[in-house]
Amino acid sequence: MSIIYNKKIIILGSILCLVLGGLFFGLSKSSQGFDVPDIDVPDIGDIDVGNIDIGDIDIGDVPDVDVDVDVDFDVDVDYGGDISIEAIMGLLNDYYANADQLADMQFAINESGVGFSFVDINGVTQYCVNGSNEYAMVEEFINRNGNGNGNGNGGGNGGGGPGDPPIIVPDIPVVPDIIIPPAPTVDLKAGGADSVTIDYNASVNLTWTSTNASSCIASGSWSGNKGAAGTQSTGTLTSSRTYTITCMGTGSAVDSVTVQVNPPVNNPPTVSNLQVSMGDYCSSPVHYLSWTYSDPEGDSQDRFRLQIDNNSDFESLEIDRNINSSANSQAILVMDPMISGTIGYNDVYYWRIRVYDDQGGSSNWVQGSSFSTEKHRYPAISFSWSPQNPSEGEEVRFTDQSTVYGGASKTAWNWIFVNADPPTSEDQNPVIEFTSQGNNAVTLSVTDSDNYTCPSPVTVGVQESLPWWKEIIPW
Ligand SMILES: [Ca+2]
Ligand SMILES: [Ca+2]
Ligand SMILES: [Ca+2]
Repeated sequence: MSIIYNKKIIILGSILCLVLGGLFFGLSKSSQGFDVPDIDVPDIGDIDVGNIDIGDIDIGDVPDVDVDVDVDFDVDVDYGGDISIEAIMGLLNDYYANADQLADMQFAINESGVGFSFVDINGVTQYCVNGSNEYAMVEEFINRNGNGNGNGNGGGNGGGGPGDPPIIVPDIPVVPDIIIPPAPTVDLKAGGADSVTIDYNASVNLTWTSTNASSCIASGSWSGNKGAAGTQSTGTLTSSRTYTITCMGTGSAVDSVTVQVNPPVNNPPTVSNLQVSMGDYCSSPVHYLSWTYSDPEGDSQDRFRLQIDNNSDFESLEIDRNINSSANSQAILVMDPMISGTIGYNDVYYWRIRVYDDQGGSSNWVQGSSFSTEKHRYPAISFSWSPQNPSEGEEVRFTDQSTVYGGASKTAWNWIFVNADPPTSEDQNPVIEFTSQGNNAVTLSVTDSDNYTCPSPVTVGVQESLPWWKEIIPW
């Protein structure tokens, strides 16, 4: 039978069967009585498994630990990529290949694509290994391997060299130390402290630092993504706030800080520019008191307190007004006789004012200039005339009925007649004629001996002129 071996097949067969044969040899030689020649096991060279660094293992103070290591791995033997046989380590342990393993080897041989499915031993085509003829197989292959390369295609491939390529066991990758990063930390402070109280409408800087964190997120009274460290102002605050920050790394860390805000500080209002003016004693005897209110915060005037006393010590008040109002002036009525809430004639009055804002703040008392009331009431003007409904051109008699007060006497009269003859008079009780019909104004001013003068305008209706009568002597 002609059997064509090529180098690849020889190599395959050599390795496969040397492995198997080497393992089987010790057993089969003696048990089966074969004379087994020396077996030349190829040098597979150093096996570099690289560095395996698993770092320090601190298992603390514990009882003895019995560690079983069960290593199970496959080794690919690759001959230039042409043929690949997966050696099954179980084969080495068992010394014998079971049927599945043989099938795997056969399959690998078949898959090599070289058409070599069987090993020819002693002229009989056999399976590579099948029980009783392991030795024959091994011998055959050793024989063939011994001169196989030279005999076969080794020379043809140029250079030849050793029949068996080295078995290359790949480096076992270095297992780096397993470093578990520590958990992150974060510290958030306000104004450099873990708690802070600030004034109303003030602000404070939030500062955070972290370790082992890649990013942070704000929550609570602020929001948004933050860096692993930073500073940010709260902006002006009018109420307390709580700021929280969560920083992420291997796990997360949270810190919060509360910023307390004091109640607003209220600055009191001020009152100034106190002024007094006298009203018209003829129509209504009053004195006007006024002031200017102002407040640092712009608070409005909530109320005021006005005190008037004819004694400078303000201990026997004539007026004490406590009024919820933003008004900035008051009219003080002068009466004779005085009643409650008024002041009297012929006296000197002292006054002071205090204002309050709507935040509970108040000014100090501020005193205005004192003022004097007139000696007595002004003249009360009154007059009559006759006839009551005069005609144009008819004589009309006006009679002064005015009243003066305080013991004063009337000292002057000033009449003004519209559409009349005469148009004016300084008599107390003048007689005039109206020169046109209709409503004609008459004004009397009376001055008393204290030189107080009040006018009083009146309208007098004037009729058409009377018909002219001529007395006829009866006949
Ligand atoms: Ca903190
Ligand atoms: Ca205020
Ligand atoms: Ca008094």
